[in-house]
Amino acid sequence: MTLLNILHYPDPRLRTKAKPVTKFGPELQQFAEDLLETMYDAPGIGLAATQVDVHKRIIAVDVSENRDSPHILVNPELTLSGELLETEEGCLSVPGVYEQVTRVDHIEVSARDPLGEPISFSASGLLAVCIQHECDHLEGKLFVDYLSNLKRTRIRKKLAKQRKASA
Ligand code: GNR
Ligand code: NI
Repeated sequence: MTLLNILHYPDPRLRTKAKPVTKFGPELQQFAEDLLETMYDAPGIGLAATQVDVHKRIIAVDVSENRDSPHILVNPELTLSGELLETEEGCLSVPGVYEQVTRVDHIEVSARDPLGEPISFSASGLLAVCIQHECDHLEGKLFVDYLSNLKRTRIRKKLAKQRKASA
């Protein structure tokens, strides 16, 4: 098991658009397990490869109470539907910041597993929100991008201060 290093906002590498995975197999499976372990260790309910500086379309998610229902999604494609839902979001790349974000409350997901087998399911509520948040990371987008410029500036200052205090 390997814990991966998580990048923090405003690191420019978080803005990289991830590339589709073309090579499936045991190596990808190993990376996916490291991504999942890093997510559980953090702890978080989701983690995108972008956040650990790997710019391939892979996300890990587990919103279950018992931390025993992981989803590893490779090349995920979402169809959004349903009502808009406002949720307080956080992000392991923006530590200590929680803000309301509006997203749809229902999605259809199609993806592959690390061995290349197709996966499809529908999701709602927190799972749907989390998968949308992770797919944004693969596009180089962060939840703070949905906030006002004023809030984003305050968040950058807060994180810079935290970084100095822990340096
Ligand atoms: O741990 C996380 N919690 C969370 C809460 C509400 C909406 C989205 C998330 S994802 C976040 C982990 C993370 O940064 N994933 O990219
Ligand atoms: Ni995040």
